[in-house]
Amino acid sequence: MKILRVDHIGIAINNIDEAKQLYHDLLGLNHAGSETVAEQKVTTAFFPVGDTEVELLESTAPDGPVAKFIEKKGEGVHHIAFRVDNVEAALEELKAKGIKLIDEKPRKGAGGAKIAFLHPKSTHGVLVELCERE
Ligand code: CMX
Repeated sequence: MKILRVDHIGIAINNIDEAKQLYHDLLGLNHAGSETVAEQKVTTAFFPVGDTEVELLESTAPDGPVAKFIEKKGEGVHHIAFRVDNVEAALEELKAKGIKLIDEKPRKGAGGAKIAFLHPKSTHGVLVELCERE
């Protein structure tokens, strides 16, 4: 398996429109687009930075995972996503090496990416996403 880059850093936010004031108006980043991933009860907004991106995450429902994360820990860094060339192969390899997986198979993330999460218990408390894009 080869990690190609940090694809994005996901940040849990109460209100994306308010957070845009920081990321766009103050930091001067370009808002490249937003997308709701209904299945994961989250709306995303992407801000490219060099060859990676900041992904703001706002829950679409009070019982969504991002809402629950904010309830427990407050707003802040939610996950780090590593771009890999082949998510299925990476999951297989990491599982064989004893890493606990949240997703045994990839699911669909924002922008049509294939994504899968590793269990934070195996990654020193950080939610790690593997991400493959065309
Ligand atoms: N950081 C650290 N730990 C986290 C975490 C986070 N962001 N999210 C969950 N955990 C922990 C939980 O506390 C739990 O720990 P325990 O087992 O000790 O209780 C464990 O990880 C499993 O969490 P869970 O909520 O019980 O498990 P689920 O399978 O229901 O959901 C997950 C896991 C990560 C998929 C879900 O919590 C989540 O965050 N979903 C949203 C995914 C997302 O951000 N999608 C955005 C679009 C995708 C894209 O980036 O393109």
